[in-house]
Amino acid sequence: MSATIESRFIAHDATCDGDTLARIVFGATSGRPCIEHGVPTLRLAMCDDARDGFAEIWTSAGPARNGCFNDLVYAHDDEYLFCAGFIPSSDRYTDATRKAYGDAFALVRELNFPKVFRMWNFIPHINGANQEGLEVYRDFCRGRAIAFEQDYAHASGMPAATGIGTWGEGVGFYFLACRASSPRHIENSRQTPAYEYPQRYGPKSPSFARGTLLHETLFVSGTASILGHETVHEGDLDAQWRVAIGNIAHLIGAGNLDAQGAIGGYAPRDFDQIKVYYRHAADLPRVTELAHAAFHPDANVRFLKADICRADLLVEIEGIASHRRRSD
Ligand code: 3EB
Repeated sequence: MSATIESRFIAHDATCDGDTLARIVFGATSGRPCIEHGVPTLRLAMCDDARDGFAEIWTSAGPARNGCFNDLVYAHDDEYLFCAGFIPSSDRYTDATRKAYGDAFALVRELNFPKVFRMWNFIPHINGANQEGLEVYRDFCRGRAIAFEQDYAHASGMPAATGIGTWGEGVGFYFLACRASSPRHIENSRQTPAYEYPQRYGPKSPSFARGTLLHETLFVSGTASILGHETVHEGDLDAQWRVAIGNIAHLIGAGNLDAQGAIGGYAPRDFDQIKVYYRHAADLPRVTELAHAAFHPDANVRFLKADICRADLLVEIEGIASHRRRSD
């Protein structure tokens, strides 16, 4: 069974090929996911201007079948499932998040794709306060953690994830799961596992691994300037960038993988399908420079202005490490 699932970035208004499993449009509007021309489509408001938008396309080897389950839309082949969901904006997210994630875990059981290997969550007003004065991100984390505890206990642990701000209304989320493959969740020895963060970061810890290895592909979670469990270099973009890239380099490197019994090892030049989230518009020129210096010239990189799940974080980076097909 090979890792025949891949993503690429295309123009936001480009049409999809026949083998498209799913499409996420990072544009100026957001809403409930739906099936458009046979392809599950999730629109996320991540840009002021639709002209700055792009689409992320997932393709897989087999013919895809699609469907809906409660508020979820999905498509799958024999091995891989894509699913997207939506939680309307509200002043309390715990219960709705628990329900949406509970539905998602029921779906993966029902369709027999029991192993979730990568999740993304786009949360409006992520650093704002809910009805009880709890930060929206922490409210979301509480519902997600309860769903993992109660509805995913059968499975193999928490996968790589991203939890980030969006300008739209409602939480949009999407994830990938597999049937027979055996994903391995990877931690970073420089960082406390997020699911073991101390209580001061919220009533329930964030539910994600730093990375998930699937065949020869390592899906890297949103990674920021956190050492142990502490944000470092508050207010210093360059220093936060160095720590975030350093965290990724360490996570994907042979030493960190070997220590967890995982074979392989990657370098930042093997990183692709990168998203750089930056908090302040004024930082875009600098993050662009930093990214060009850090990544392979052929790497696909997109920059998204967004709030980050800790108010003191200025930048967060995610991507996919795999052995480059080209030898250059
Ligand atoms: C951190 O390391 C930064 O809530 O799914 C990174 C990746 C972060 C995923 C999530 C949050 C999430 O805690 C934030």
